[in-house]
Amino acid sequence: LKQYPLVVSTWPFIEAVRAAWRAVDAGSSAVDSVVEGCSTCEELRCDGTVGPGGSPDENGETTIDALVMDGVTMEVGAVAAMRYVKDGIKAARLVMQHTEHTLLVGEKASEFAISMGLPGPTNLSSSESIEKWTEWKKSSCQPNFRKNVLPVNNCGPYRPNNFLDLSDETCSFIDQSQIARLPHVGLHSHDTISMAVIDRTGRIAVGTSTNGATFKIPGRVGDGPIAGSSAYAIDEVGACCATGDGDIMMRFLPCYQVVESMRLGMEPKHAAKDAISRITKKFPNFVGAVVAVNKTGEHAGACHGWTFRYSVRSPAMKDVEVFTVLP
Ligand code: SD4
Repeated sequence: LKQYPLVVSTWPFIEAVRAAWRAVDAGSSAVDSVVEGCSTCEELRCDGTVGPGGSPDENGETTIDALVMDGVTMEVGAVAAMRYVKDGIKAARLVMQHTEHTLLVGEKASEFAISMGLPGPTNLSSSESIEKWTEWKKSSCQPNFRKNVLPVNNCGPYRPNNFLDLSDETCSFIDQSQIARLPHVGLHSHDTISMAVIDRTGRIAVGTSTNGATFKIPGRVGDGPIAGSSAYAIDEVGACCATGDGDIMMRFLPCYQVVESMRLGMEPKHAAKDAISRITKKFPNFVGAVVAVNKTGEHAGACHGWTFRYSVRSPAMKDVEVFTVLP
């Protein structure tokens, strides 16, 4: 029984799902509806982790990772660590629709987006992101996402452990507990919108937009712009959306895994669980979640390390409904 058009999104990003639903219900394509939904989240700066003014990096700068994928043509467009341009998902769609490439990064991604008509250069910092970063700088000089390094002068620049002269007086910060990677220190509860849409004709598309991990090392790119990791779609099978610790997830391509498992006959629930358990076998402290959607519109989530919620709008619903998934 077909249950589409359908919109599914990570987290209770209700307004984003409503926007995508309005578009798809009015006859927009899956790709355009996904872009509509994700850009609504960017405009609303969902949870302070999507769009402009969200999660700053170690230098206090906000950057954007975004992806869009057409599950019919298998075209993908993505931008990573994009600076000075607030419209992540629209930039990703421009890459998909107007280039032969898949992924543009950094300032060059921004230049491309602006050359194609998106507004910019724009300062992506907000008073909230500056305040968050200032507090972090003040309260901690922690290695954060670094491992096997020691901070010099109490607080960066970090140097590999074995290069550091521990008799160096300037190095007063050698507490071993501080030098391990602090897991998920930069991961908040709702960091990424990843959305799947099945349109009226049964075409499927997915999209993702995020600022990535808070206080990341500048230059870090998460799973957001990686097809198969944060999202994936193949129209004859279904789609998947993911959120969580992208540094780990991009090693497993959980969304590719989910879609391929469904292709081999697994139900969405089992495909989602299986993709998460492949990660947790190797990384028991992993925090993340996936939502699987098959081509008829059945959906299910799986998560680890947190309680996950995702949002759905289908013809059977009066408004967006939020589903809770326990680890
Ligand atoms: C990242 N996956 O950049 C994103 C963050 C996220 O919920 O989804 N957090 O790693």
